[in-house]
Amino acid sequence: MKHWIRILVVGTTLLASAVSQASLVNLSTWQAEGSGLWITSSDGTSAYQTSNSPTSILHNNTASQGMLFTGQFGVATSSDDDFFGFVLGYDSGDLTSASADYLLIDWKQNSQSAFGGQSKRGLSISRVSGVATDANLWLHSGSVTELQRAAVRGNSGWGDNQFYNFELLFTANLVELTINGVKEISLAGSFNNGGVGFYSQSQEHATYRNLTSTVLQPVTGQVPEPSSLAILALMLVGLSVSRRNA
Ligand SMILES: [Ca+2]
Ligand SMILES: [Ca+2]
Repeated sequence: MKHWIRILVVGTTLLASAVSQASLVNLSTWQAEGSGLWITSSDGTSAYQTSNSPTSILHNNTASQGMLFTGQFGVATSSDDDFFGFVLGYDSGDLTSASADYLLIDWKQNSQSAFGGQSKRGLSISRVSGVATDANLWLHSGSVTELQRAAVRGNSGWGDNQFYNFELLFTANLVELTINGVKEISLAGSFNNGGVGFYSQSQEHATYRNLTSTVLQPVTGQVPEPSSLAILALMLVGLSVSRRNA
C-alpha cells in the first residue's frame, strides 16, 4: 500500500472511532409499568399510551447514561390537558420502590386544581426519591422535588396534535433536553444510572416515534473529535504537498 493511502486509511479510522452513529431504537422490547396501556407499532418505531389513566411508564430497562436520544413526541388528540414526558435513571419497579431515585421530565398542557393543590402548566424536571403518589406527581411535592423549569416552555402547555422534535442527553452529571432546536433544560448534578422511559399521567395518546440513540464517547481515554479532525486535516495537507512534489 502506498504510504499516503495508508495515512488516509488510518485517518479515516480515527474519525470513525470518534463519531458514533445514531441507531433507531426498537420499542417493542420496552417494558410497561403502572396503569394505562402502551401500544407499539409492528415495526417498533413508535409507541403511544392509550388511556386517561394514572402513572404510566414504558422504559428500556437498560442503564442508559452516556447516551443521546432523539425523536418526536406529542399528544395525538385534543382531548384532555394533562402530563406526558420522560423518566431517566429509572429502574424496573421504581414506581413502588422506597429506594427509587430517578429523574422525571413532565409537561402539562393546562394548570388545574388537584389533590388539594395547584398543578402547574408547563415543562420541568424533577427528582423522584422513593414512591411517588399521584398527588406527588401532580403537585411536585413529597417524593417529587422539582429542580428546574424549562427555559422557554416552563410555563407553556403542549399543543393538541402537535409533535415536537426532541434531543435528550443523559449522563452521570448532566441532563439536557432540546425541543425544536431550543435548549429547554440543562441540569447539572449527580444522577443515578438506569433506564430511559416515556411517561404519561392522566393523558391519553401520549405518543413517541422514531427514537434514536447515540452512544457518547467518554471524555477521557479517547482521542477527542476536534483533535482527530485536526490530525486528518494535517494529513490531507501533507498528502496534497506530497502529490505536488511527486
Ligand atoms: Ca387538549
Ligand atoms: Ca386526564
